[in-house]
Amino acid sequence: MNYIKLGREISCILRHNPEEYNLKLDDNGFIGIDLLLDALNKRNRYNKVITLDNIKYILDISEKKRWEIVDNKIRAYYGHSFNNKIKFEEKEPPIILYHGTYNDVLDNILNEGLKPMQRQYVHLSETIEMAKQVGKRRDNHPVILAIDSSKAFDDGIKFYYSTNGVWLVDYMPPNYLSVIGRRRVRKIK
Ligand code: HQG
Repeated sequence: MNYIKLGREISCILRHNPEEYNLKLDDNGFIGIDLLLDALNKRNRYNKVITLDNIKYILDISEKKRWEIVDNKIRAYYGHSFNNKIKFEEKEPPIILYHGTYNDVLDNILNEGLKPMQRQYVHLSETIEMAKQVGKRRDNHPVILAIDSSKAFDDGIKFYYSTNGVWLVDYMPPNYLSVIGRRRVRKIK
């Protein structure tokens, strides 16, 4: 059983393209697990019938808990990209949050702030270590930005808590950002 492939397929459905599987998520991003399993099994990509236990097993073994199961429904905790923006609960953030990114986009970010780009929200991390892991997806020596979340919150910026130390915002203006992990010396043009 290829659990990595199955996990990616489920995340893809819950975050990006439920309609490709004829699924409709509710306003909070949930779908009935039975419907999800039916849709997966219709494609028959794993030479076996996928069950709820398979989904629970992926959640158990994954360091990142990417999905939430409530009653008989499941949703992705974060990472959504489709148009209908998922509603999350607003919450007061820790005083500092972090964002790991890559050197090539640093100037843009410092000029125009953190934008959600292809996703519905900007993703922020509770620890520098987490931010490093996020940034390392694209850069071996990622840039770590510290976000003055306490000030941003006081100024009225809304924060939403996702899970496992992931926080979401609609946009983070540049005046709340500072660079704390610039490792690579920039080339002088
Ligand atoms: C950058 C993964 C240019 C931003 C991760 C980031 C995370 C800008 C990229 C979660 C910009 C978007 C999300 C601007 C932001 N100009 N670039 N103004 N503002 N960016 O993947 O935060 O493993 O959509 O810095 O671990 O990297 O999939 O967001 O580099 O938790 O569960 O635009 O996805 O989780 O990239 O990652 P992404 P992210 P999973």
